[in-house]
Amino acid sequence: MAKGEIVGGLLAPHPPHIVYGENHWRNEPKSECGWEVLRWGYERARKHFLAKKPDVILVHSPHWQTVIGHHFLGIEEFHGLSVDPIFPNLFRFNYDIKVDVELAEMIADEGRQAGLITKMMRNPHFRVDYGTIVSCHMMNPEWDIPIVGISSNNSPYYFSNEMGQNEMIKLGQATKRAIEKSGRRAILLASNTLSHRHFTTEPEIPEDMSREHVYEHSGYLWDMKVIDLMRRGKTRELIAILPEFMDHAVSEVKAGSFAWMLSALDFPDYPGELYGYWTVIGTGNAVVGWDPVLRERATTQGAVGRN
Ligand code: 2X7
Ligand code: FE2
Repeated sequence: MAKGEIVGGLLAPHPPHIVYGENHWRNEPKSECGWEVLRWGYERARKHFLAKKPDVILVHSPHWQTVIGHHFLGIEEFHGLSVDPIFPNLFRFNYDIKVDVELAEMIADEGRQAGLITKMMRNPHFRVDYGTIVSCHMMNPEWDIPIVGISSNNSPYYFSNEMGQNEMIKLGQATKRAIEKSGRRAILLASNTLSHRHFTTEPEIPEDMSREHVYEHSGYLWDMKVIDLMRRGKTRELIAILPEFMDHAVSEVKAGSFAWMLSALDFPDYPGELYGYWTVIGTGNAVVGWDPVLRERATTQGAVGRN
């Protein structure tokens, strides 16, 4: 069997609003439009990365929180209706998900050997969270590639940002080793919003884009700082300031998805391609892809270079 590889990694945010804006038949609420910059960004990212013919898409989601250990979807298929608890008016999604259980078990084993607590989710009635679904749907609306769904362990919330991030770095390395042993061609999705202060009232028409804007300048400045590091391939510097970003901009990267992915990619020193940045209810969201084949050539949109 050929050695498996990670053929791409993406920062793939999951506000349910973007699926609502898509008007896909799987989602019950219907919109007129909305959040196009992110939706068009996903469209370009998906064209690029699906052309690599991945066998599996892995996703780490902040909205599947587990208190003890890192959990993995662990049966071949999950069906159901996923309803966003805060935005049931925007997201009631009929899902039908195929899971690569063999790879999920391999990652759980590798994690355990590295000292992490891991567990398979074998409940067929388990309701898959909207973070997992939105990121996967926006990357592959056909749902014709199996996924590995990974929970986000709660340690950064009850212990410390640094301790939680170190766990995710271990989990990323375990993920990489398992993919290599499995022979799979894998794409990784870090399902994270950047700055996360947000509005608390909704316009009468949720997709009224005249009401959508950055919530606060300081959060925006943080987003620009971390995006600049992504676009310059400075992911080791980036990982070092993420704990501060978590506190100052209440960033959702606290859930660890982004650290997990950067670690699995071995902290790329080549630029991430920015496919789009925009706000959703004031939060900062960026679609950014790392393609190990493109490396330097990924910088097509003005990143400053690798100094
Ligand atoms: O889960 C989310 C999010 N992370 C950002 C914005 C809006 C809604 O849901
Ligand atoms: Fe979220």
